[in-house]
Amino acid sequence: MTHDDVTAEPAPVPSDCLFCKIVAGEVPAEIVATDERAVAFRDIAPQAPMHVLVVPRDHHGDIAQLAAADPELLGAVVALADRVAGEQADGQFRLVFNSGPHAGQSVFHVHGHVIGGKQLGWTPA
Ligand code: IU
Repeated sequence: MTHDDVTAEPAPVPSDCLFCKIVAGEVPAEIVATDERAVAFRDIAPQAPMHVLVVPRDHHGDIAQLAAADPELLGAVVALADRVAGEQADGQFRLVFNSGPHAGQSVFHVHGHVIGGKQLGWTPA
C-alpha cells in the first residue's frame, strides 16, 4: 500500500473489531485512562513495565488513515499517551504505531503502543 491509497473517506467499521468492542465495554480490558475521544488499556502481552495501548474511540484502520480523516483525533491519541506515561511511568515513552502486517500490525483498529518504564534499547527491527 502507498500513501496514495489513503483518503479522507471513513472506512466501513468491521462488526468484529476487537478494539471497538473494548471501547464499547463489550470485551474486558484493563483500562488505565480515558477521555472523550480515546481509551488506554494495558496490552495483554506486555513488552515493557509500561505497555499500554491507546486507541481512538472512533474506528480507523491505521495511523495514516486516522491522520487523513481526523488529525485532531490523532492529536488526542498522542495527548492521552503522554498522560498515561506520566501516570504509569516517568513521563518518558516510546509511541509505536505498527501500520500494516509487514510492520507487525495484527489488530486493524489504529492503536499506539505506549512503551516505557525502563531504559529502552534501539533498534526495534
Ligand atoms: P499490533 O501492533 O497490531 O501487533 O498490536 C496489537 C496488540 O494488541 C498486541 O501487542 C497484543 O498483545 C495486543 N492485544 C491486546 O492487548 N488484547 C487482545 O485481546 C489482543 C491483542 I487479540
